[in-house]
Amino acid sequence: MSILLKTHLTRNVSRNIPATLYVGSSARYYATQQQQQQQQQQQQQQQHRKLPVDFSAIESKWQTRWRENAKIPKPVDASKPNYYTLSMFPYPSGMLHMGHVRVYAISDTIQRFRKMYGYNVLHPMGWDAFGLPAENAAIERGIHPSEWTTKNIAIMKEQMSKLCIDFDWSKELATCDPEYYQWTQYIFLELYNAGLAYQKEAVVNWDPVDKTVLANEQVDPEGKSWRSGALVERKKLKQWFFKVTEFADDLLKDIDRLDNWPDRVKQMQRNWIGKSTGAEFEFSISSVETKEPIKVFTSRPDTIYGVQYLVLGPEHPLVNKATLPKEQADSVLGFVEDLKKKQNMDEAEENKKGVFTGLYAKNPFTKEDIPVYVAPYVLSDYGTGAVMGVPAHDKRDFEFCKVNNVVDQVRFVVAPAIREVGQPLDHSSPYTAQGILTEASGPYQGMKSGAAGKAILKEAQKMGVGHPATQFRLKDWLLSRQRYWGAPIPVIHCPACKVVPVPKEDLPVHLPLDVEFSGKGQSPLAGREDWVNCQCPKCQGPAKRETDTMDTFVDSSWYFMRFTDPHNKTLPFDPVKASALLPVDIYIGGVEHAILHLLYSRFITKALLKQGAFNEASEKKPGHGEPFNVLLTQGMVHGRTFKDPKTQRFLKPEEVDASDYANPKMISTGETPLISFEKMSKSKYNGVDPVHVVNECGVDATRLHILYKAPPSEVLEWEDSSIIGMQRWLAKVLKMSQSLPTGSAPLLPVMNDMTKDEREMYRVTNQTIKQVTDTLTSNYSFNTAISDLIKLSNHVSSSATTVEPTSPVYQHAVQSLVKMMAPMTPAMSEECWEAATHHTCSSSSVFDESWPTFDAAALEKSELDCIIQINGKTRSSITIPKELLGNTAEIERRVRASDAGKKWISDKPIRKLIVAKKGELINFVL
Ligand code: ANZ
Ligand code: ZN
Repeated sequence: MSILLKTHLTRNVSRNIPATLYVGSSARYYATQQQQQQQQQQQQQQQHRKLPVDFSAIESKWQTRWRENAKIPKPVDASKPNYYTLSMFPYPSGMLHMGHVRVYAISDTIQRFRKMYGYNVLHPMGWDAFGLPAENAAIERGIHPSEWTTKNIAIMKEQMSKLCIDFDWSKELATCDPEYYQWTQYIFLELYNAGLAYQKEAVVNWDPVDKTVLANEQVDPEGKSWRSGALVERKKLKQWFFKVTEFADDLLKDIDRLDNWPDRVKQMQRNWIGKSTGAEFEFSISSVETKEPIKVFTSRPDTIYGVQYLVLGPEHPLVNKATLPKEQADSVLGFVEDLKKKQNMDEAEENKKGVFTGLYAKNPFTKEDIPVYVAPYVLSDYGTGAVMGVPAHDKRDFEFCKVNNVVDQVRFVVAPAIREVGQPLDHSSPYTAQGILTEASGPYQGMKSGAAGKAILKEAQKMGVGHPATQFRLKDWLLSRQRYWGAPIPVIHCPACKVVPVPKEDLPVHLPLDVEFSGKGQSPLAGREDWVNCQCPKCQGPAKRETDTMDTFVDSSWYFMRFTDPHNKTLPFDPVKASALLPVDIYIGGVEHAILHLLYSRFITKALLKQGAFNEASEKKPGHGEPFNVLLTQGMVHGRTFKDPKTQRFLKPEEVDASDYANPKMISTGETPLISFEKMSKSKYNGVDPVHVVNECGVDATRLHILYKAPPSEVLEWEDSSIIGMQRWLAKVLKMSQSLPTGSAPLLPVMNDMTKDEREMYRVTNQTIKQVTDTLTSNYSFNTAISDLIKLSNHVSSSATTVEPTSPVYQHAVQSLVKMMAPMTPAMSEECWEAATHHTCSSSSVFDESWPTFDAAALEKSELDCIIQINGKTRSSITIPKELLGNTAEIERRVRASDAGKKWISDKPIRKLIVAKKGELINFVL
């Protein structure tokens, strides 16, 4: 049970993680950033002087050309397969951070590669634009959420344009746009009509001072309101839900189909769904006359003989004045009232306290009367909201028993299967594993836990006091929010007809813009009476609109579908178009969305598939309703952080002299500060502004640096000091490209006509093509791809004396190198491509080239490194051309001529020459 409670707690914690990548701002932050920037500028200007390449001029040159070229629409080649690359769309906070740059650098690299590799690629971008921060801005700064959002989108789009990310902006969408939320509302109605959307009472966070509902994010860890500071209360209100639980089994089962998702994410999904099998038992109440027995869910039916009491959750229906015995009622209800005020007790001692209800129930197997308690460790919304207390075999129950003095003697009914003879059982702590049933289990003594559980369950069914049961931890999705900045739930409440869905032809239900924001009292929508009051679509009588809006997770649970057909005016998307592009081939985003966003997207896809929203005939279609094929969860970007070693205080950039990168000093004392890499945050003064870095270092070097520093799923420790290495490499490749002669490209000779050095360069080139292609199609470890490319460029430059730039093999190597770099470093690669192909190539962009293919025959080395043994002892090694392998006389001649040969063989005759391991080992027997 403790495990159960813990998981519930961690779930609540992760629920508090904002759904968006919101980054706030404050004047102070900007000030320190500026100072930091000045320092960085000085540092980088010095570096720039050493570089002969003007990266920013090259970037603007190509950005302009791309813009010009984009004006000429390119025909779509329908014979090519489709490929859908998607990076999670951002919340328009108004500021791009390094995390964004990392995701987009990854998705842009993949999609540019796929285009060259022969695919029709979809790579769209949009805005997860509804949500709380906009509303808070309205309350705090008096700026309308709509205005705030529009402004932020413009700023971020401008920042994105600097990154040379090739998004298809013709497909842009914003979830706060009526053209989008009309279809969010449509999908709500689809689910409503399918019986998958319903209303029921649920607990909300209530601020008793401002008299308003709070989102989880607005309740601080002490359980107080972010605004008023009042202790937040729990209040029941009617809420809208999506029936996610209807798909619980499919959502669980289909995780096994997600071969290209990280195991960690799959496990998180499984845990969240939390399937548990066991039994439901009924305990009749023996002390008073009631017909209703107490039902409990247990995963351990084999422990039924060890049940020594029952515990009800505080919200169990039996916990009320009418059903509780008079003498106890007041104290029990008082106990429950007190609990409501202590929301955040978690594992504290408090949580273990319970109260006796005065009721007794009968254990259907032992026939004993056992006491019934109420305690907060029993969750009201899991199982039946009541548990059978087995102190001997459950840790929580054991502790509860101790704290509340429930029984004199704990009864052990299961014992370890393997135990030393004569060793007494340890009864000082609970035994929670499975084992063999003891004599305390009556007729089941000696059986193993598993078999005993089954037999007990069978007997319970016979007696009519139990049956097998399955429980899911997964809950239905509470989607209504008592907030303004979201899609209005398209429902009308009529006094006569009750809940009436808005007819689809009346969509969208517009979100009125002219409302008042105070953050207090009723939601801004409820204040607009002219909007709230409407006509019932059924009986035409006066009725009222639903004033709740939808959780922003609803918006983001289907945006990837809309991208397949973003301008559709009659449907959320055309089934044929969507089915041709879905599932998304690769989805890239932060691991903070590993649970809810992905689960909700999977649910909506499954629900819509069931509703027939996809085209069965299409080849690709999201079969089984799984929306994302490959999932790439990128790690965080951490910043270099300085702390005062004495006080542990975080140091501002202006307090540290970091001009010598490896040797920073505190300006005030000259001491060396503590250095660590931590999540970038305002309070740690370790944030790095990507726009600034791009301006200073060039976008290509920045992209390379991000891709090179760490594999995508790992933490990236940001250090601008090492970008210089990438800049140098780019400069080197440019120089190499410029060294190629003008004139028409000569044809590659056949391998046999290549010189030995050409042959080796050709081999390294092909080997690199093979490796980089593998990386970009299967494991996405861009860092290894980059190091492979660096190795190729090193090989080419170190062979420059033996293979001239006029050699077709040299040109092939450099051109392949440039093509393979292009997805990662678009502008520089264009520049290199132009230089390398100057007069020879008809196409003007490297992105019009196909991805290089490799020649499998070239992968084999033309030479062999052989270990030379003499009489079985390793003496030296030589390199011989492969074709010499059969020519033993020549091998002997060469070995005899070598230093080792002269020393160990001299003029002795050779009895036998043994060639082993395909020639890698040659043994001379004298
Ligand atoms: C008796 C028992 C004996 C239990 C034993 C466990 C071990 P999972 O597997 O996570 O589903 N439980 C049931 N409903 C609960 C609720 N609403 N709040 C808190 N705990 C609850 O957990 C199932 C177990 O969690 C159940 O099995 C029950 O304790 C507890 F040796 O019943 B058990
Ligand atoms: Zn009506």
